[in-house]
Amino acid sequence: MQTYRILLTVVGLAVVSLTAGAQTKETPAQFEKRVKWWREAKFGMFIHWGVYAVPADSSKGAGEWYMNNFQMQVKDYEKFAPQFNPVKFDAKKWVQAAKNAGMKYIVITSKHHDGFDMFDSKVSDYTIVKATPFKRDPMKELSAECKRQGLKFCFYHSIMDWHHPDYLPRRPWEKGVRPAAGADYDRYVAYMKAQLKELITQYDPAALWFDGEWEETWTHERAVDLYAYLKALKPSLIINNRIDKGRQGMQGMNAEDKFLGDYGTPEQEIPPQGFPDNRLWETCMTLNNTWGYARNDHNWKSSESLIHMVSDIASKGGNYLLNVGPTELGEFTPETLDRLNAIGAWMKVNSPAIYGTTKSPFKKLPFNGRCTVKGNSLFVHVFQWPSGTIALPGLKTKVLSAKALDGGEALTVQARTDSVTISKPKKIDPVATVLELKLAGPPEVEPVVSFVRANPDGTYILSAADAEVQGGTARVEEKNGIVNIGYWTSEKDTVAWTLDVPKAGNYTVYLDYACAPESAGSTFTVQIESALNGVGGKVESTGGWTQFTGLTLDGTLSLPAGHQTLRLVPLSMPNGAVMNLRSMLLKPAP
Ligand code: H79
Repeated sequence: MQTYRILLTVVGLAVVSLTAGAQTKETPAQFEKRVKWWREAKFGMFIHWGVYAVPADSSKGAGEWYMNNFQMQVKDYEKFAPQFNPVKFDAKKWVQAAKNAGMKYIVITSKHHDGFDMFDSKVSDYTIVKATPFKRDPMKELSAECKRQGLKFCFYHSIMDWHHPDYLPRRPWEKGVRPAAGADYDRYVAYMKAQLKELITQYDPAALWFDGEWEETWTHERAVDLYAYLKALKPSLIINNRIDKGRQGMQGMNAEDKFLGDYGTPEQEIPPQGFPDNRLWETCMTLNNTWGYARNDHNWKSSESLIHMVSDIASKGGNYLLNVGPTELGEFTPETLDRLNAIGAWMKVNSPAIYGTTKSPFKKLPFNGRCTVKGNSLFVHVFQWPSGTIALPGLKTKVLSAKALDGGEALTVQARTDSVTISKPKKIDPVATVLELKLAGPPEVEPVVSFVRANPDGTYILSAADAEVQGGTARVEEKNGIVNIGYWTSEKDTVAWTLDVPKAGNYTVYLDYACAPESAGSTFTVQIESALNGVGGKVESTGGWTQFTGLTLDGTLSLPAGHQTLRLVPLSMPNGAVMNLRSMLLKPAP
């Protein structure tokens, strides 16, 4: 036993951190030490600021994409620089606003896709210091101010660059105006490396947030080289996964471990169920529609939904990087400040339930709310108080005490056979009331099976959100507000629901699904585990991965009475994916 344990320790030490990418010779313990502040921070401020704040127009898409959206020539876009004079810029105010909102770090655009440098670069003339009447270096001021106020300071840096003469490919509308002949991408990469060295040596960033990595000129090999270069300059740097080519679209996570990056970067979306392991990820999101300031963008998220997202993301083990787009004068808009203040007021009381926490031990809660964990404390974030007490199903660890974070009122705890209930505090926050439960140890939760019950008309609705997904690829995702089971790229993965069937009966089975033409052709069966009977089907193209269509399966499925597990099992997958499944419907057969 003793020898065995030692052996395991040695093997454990030799493991190369997968999250950190296969190229880094770092033990898991070294990795955890390096990313500790980031893992615990939970909440940061993203800042998109550049000369696009001068036109400040999102009528054709994101404000910071102005040059692209209006298909501008480089020479024409350059005219915004002399008009950019953010005289109201005050680093102290910005950092104070972030800190008051409860944010622990700032990630700001040193350079966006438009190629304009918001820092003092020696290797470019297209900078805020050299090309604008402002002439100051706001990054120097912000870096110093973050040190003073105790926030981590980090850079967003775009690999894609629409301005540099050596960057390739050219935009389609530059043909004839700006020929690619003579451009040298290697020289562009050398320029980018020189700038990144300036950023590291002049401003000491704690993390680098790359973007614009998707064009074909940027390769995995170049990423490996850049990663090594940056880590040699500053070993403690934390670097996002957009340095490499592993990101799978806007869901933001890496496809395989061979790709670099310390953390995944979901953009404008929150993974519906988090992840089974403790990998690092950060959802970045805008306050309105666009990242860069846009005068005509009034689609602001409510403070309530922003606070819910802080809580939701923490409950799934991620960080929240919330964006602000300062104006051309260098100020946060009043709409921005209102929201930061509201979040800050909530954080002042409830931040112990956010900072340093890990994800919820519950798969599902029977009320509208979330949970987070820190040591032996379980935090219950109640968005909407149900009638009576709240119940925590399957919580096995003894609850020693419970209190409301706001005011500290002691609450009544009752242990029942399969759940623990907590009484309602007098003081309720209509946005989210947070309770702290002190437990006898770290929370242990026994998974509670939740049964799908028939509607009054006898139909069963089996939604993606309620599904039990088994396997390594398929998982619940949310796209454009549609929750479905996606990423289903292994025929070994299955999806199941447990039904409460009071009386045996025959049912017609419907699927609401989507499948792109190139992946169509998979076959599957929908079966009842206890009865070994099922109905089959074949996945036809619906036109695309987000075009959902109904499909009626041939035959009927007989459901025996009792608790029945219904499972969708792929039989063949000739074209790389099964389907996106939104829901299934069982209707009593006539
Ligand atoms: O800086 C903000 C945006 O300007 C920038 N990222 C945030 C943080 C951004 N750039 N592009 N987009 C957002 C959307 C672009 C999406 C696509 Fe793609 C690029 C679609 C196809 C190429 C991402 C990469 C999704 C698939 C591959």
